[in-house]
Amino acid sequence: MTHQIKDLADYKKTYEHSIKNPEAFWESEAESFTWMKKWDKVLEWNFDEPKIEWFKGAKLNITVNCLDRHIKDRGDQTALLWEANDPSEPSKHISYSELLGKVCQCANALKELGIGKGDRVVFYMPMVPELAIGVLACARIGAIHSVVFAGFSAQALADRVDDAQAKMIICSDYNNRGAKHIAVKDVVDEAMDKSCNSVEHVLVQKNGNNEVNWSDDTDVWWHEIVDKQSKECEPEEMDAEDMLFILYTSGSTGKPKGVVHTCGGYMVYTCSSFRNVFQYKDGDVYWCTADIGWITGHSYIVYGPLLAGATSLMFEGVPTYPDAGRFWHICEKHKVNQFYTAPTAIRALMACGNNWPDNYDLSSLKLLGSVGEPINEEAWHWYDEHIGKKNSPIIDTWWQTETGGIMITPLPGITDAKPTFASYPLPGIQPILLDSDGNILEGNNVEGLLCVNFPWPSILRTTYGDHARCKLTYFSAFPGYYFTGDGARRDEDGRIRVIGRVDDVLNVSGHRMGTAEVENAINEHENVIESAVVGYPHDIKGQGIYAYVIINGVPSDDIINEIRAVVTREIGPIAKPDKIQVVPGLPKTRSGKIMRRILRKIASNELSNMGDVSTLLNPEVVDEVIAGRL
Ligand code: 6R9
Repeated sequence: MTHQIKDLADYKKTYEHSIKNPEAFWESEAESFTWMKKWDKVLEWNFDEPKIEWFKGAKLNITVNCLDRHIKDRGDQTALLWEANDPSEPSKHISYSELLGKVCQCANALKELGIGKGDRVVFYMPMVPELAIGVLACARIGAIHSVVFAGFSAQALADRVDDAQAKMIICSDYNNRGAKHIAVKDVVDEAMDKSCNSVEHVLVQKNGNNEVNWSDDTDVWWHEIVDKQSKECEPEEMDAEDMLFILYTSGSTGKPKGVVHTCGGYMVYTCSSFRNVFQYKDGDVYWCTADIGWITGHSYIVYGPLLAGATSLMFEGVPTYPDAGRFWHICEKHKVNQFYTAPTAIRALMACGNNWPDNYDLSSLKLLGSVGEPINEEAWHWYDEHIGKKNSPIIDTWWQTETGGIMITPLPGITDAKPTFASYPLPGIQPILLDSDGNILEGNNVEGLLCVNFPWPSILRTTYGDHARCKLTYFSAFPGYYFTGDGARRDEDGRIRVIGRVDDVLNVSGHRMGTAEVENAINEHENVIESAVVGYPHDIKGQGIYAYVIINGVPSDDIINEIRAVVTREIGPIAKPDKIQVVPGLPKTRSGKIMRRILRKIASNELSNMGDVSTLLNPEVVDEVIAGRL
């Protein structure tokens, strides 16, 4: 197993070694995994192209490390502990041995359906065990998985399938989310009707009792083809730098991009970070509430925990069903030791009152994690007092889809935890702050742009099908550094606090969204001439979406509702604007660029300090926009 940091002295020593001698450090972290062939070289890199290769020449299969490797010592231990949406439905305990068998069965079925090494498979599923099984089955045979969050629309799904040129979609027939019973397969059918010409088969997991439309040409039931397969499947030999998965995420430009992670480095980093950050000990029950449709679910529900031989809890439902005590009920029921969730969930549950957590025995909890967006002070203290009873350290983990794993975080019981601070970098991570001219801000008590100046094993390698975009987005703003897109502050003791995005990316309930992406969707409405989208502070979601639209014709409630429907159709309900203001014009610079800075201030009700608007092309519009503020 990778090294598990014991105490503060160990952290300091390990960190220093990892920075002075990164190759020796990562080589020793990689040693304990099962490799079919060891590497010729630990690291080769440049951030110019960029080209980053870890464990060059090594051969492996990540599922051997997630599963086969554990059979001898913990074959009967629960690997996945699944809790259904409906609390009366029994939980499922899938042991490491059982999981290996199921993954192999699915892998064999994929092969029978013509899937092989390098083929892309898109998942569009709720949080059922088959999602984790299917993802691992792809990795078993060297197929590249791309999980699309099941809340995205048919259009968004089709866009991702087309970009990845996926050969197969794996979905469920229904999604049970709270009281809702959503026909997932219908969304896939709609996507297939739009485009998805690369798709040969749709593999459908049965999760409901109602009928679904069926196309004999493409559709195959999971239970009909998977269950009859052999429980053994030889793992495909993968190069350390072969692609493991693509995960689409939003940036500041219109189209989501496919972030690519590769097998070897991602494996080493997710295991190492999981063991250090969560201080997982044998017998613990670990629960991350994220959806596998996001990077957090990939790295810290599936890969990290399984690589570390942990028991990982997977929950199908939502925090407030059947009531606002559900999370705490699950913690009590399964004696959860490590609990990892998002600030938006904490704020929503905080708003439901203290009785809910007070009703349950939460004494098994040893640490509380937070991820996805900055956690505000009030939520931090509520989490600390009412969930952790001031007895469980809070780890505020900062990282990104692109980083593959947690980068900056307090270590529970090892480094101190200061509210709202992600604090210190993990071993091997070298964060720096730059000013807008690219000068490094040395010392403490400084604020700037968060960059990283040396590669770590799970850094993204490219954006699928468009390497130039990867270079432009992450490696061009400040040549020689990886640019995160976040602004951050370093306090007097060197702790880092991540403040938020400095680009046109919104973070709504922990979901990343490009303003351009939402604008493109709004502009699909026939009456919309132009639109501008900004974020504004929102009590529960962190950020809400405020859209300014110029409309052709007479504004009406119908048009506003239709615009919301268009966004839901194009992206999904998570991108629906909270506020839509019809405006006569948008403030623009003389070169025609929308001045979002002004629109953000108006949306946030910061009207006292609008700055100089006299240089605008149309300064008169500012007062009109203010007058119509929602
Ligand atoms: C893991 C994940 C990444 C963006 C990131 C930043 C924000 C995530 C945070 C945080 C402050 C934290 N973010 N964790 N901001 N404190 N602890 O969320 O990945 O969906 O790619 O989002 O989320 O702005 O740049 P992803």
